[in-house]
Order: sequence, then C-alpha cells, then structure tokens
Amino acid sequence: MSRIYITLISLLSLVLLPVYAQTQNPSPQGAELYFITPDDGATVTSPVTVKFGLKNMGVAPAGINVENTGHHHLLIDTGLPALNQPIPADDKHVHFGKGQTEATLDLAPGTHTLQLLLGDHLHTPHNPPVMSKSITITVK
Ligand SMILES: [Cu+2]
Repeated sequence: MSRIYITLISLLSLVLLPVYAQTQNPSPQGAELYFITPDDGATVTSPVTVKFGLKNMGVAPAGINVENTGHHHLLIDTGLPALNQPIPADDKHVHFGKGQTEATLDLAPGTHTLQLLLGDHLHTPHNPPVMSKSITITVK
C-alpha cells in the first residue's frame, strides 16, 4: 500500500516539477531596454525626469501575463539583483507595476547610477534578462 503512495508521489513530482522550474518568462530576440533621458554622464537638477525606452517588447502592468511583455524596474545606486527570482522592492529597486514608462525622482546632490531591468508579471527578470546599461548622472 505505502509503495503505491510513494509511486504516486514520485509521479506527481515529475508532473509538477517542470511547472515550478519554469519561473522565468522568455524574452524575444532583439529586446532592448534603454534610457531615453537622462543621457549617460549628464549633469541634472533634482527632481530628475527619467524616461524608459523599450524595443521589441511591450509594457504590461504587474500581474498580467502576456507573452513578450513586462514592467519596468529602476535600480538606483545599486548593482543587479539575482536575475532568476523576483526583483526586491525597496528604495534602490523601484517597481513600475502600473506600466509606467517614466518617473520623476528626488535625488540628493552628487553622483548616482541608474539601470533599468524589465520584470515579468511576477517581477522576475526574463530569460535572457532585458536590462539597460548602467548610466551615471550627477545631480547639482
Ligand atoms: Cu515589479
């Protein structure tokens, strides 16, 4: 009897594992994420308007799972998070889960780095990840 259960559990694991292993949505070839503004190396005044550019993918709000879409995340003064799990949400990892394509930031005077990272409906980066290059700006 218990042997049957073990067999059933083993079979169930085989069926369910691929579902759990599939945690990242694929990104299409040619997907590109970039800053429309500010320019890398720019000197700006706060508040800083940041505009997000995305090519060959679409923007969808968080929670909506549509192929080849995602929502923007802005990494402020931090490196990339783990790329195979949901992006943290804090002052350095800002989510734009309503599908926003620009933001206005209050930044202290000094040098700051900004990087964009697209996340899927569950805030997890795509595979391969869709990210901008990291830019550096100076706030007067
Ligand atoms: Cu998010």
